[in-house]
Amino acid sequence: MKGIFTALLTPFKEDYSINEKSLKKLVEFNLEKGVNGFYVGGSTGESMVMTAEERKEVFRIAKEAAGDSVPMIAHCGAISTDAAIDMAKTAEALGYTAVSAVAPFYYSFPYQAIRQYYTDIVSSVNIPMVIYNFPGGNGFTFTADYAAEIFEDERFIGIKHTSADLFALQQFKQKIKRPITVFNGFDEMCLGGLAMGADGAIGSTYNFMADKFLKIYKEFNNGEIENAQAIQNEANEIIAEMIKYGVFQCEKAVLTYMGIDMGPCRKPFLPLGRDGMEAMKKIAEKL
Ligand code: MN9
Repeated sequence: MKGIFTALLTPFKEDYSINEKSLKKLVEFNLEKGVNGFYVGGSTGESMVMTAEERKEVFRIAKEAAGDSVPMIAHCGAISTDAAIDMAKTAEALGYTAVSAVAPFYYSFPYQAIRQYYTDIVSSVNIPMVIYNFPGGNGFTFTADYAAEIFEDERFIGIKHTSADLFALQQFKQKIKRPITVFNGFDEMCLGGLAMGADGAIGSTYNFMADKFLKIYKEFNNGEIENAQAIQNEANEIIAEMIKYGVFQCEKAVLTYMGIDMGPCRKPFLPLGRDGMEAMKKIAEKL
């Protein structure tokens, strides 16, 4: 696995139920752009404000829409190991390439408990694990030293690194003594992640502008750094606007203006106000 993976948004209807038709459309739209894979049911997919049944429903719909065209990673992370295992088994049965999980949160579990959680999940299925490192989201920092230990087990094949610490990203590559896939997690520093050794990137803004990031990836690999920087700058102008108003709400609004009805984000995400809507309309018109 490498390249640009879209961290799929979950479209909702006005009553906040899953909009299956739009989700399929979104997958198709991204496949047409040429994305290299999907990350399903992560932070971007609002998985933490959905029930386990709904998360499995999203796995099913996304996989049905994508078929076997590209690798697909199912995010099964939860506070409860059993809940994560249940989702991992569903993902395996549906034909997912790999599972992924954020570290269990809320109780400030020690590293040994977190290590056991990952081992329990990966032992419950016959597909490999991509660890989701998101210190800002769950308060646990997956260090390169932890990684070196956990990755002695070959069922662990990658890390999604959603952190601005690109030294840590580089250290994963250096301290794990076999090839693994490291995905950069913050779109606004995608090029930085690639420069520090990332094999690809998983991101939310790829839902509507994967083409830009596919170009960044290509230009970077061709050694055309200035071209890559120019596209990253273009993308960051958009991302900076979105951070101002709420990233997921803005992404949904842009896609809705582009013709895929994404609906609102679930509470407690706030609805996008009038200023945000207007800013997103302008962005959608330029895309
Ligand atoms: O999946 C996303 N991470 C989170 C990756 O939302 C926590 C990113 O794509 C960000 O949404 C994006 C904006 O900060 O980089």
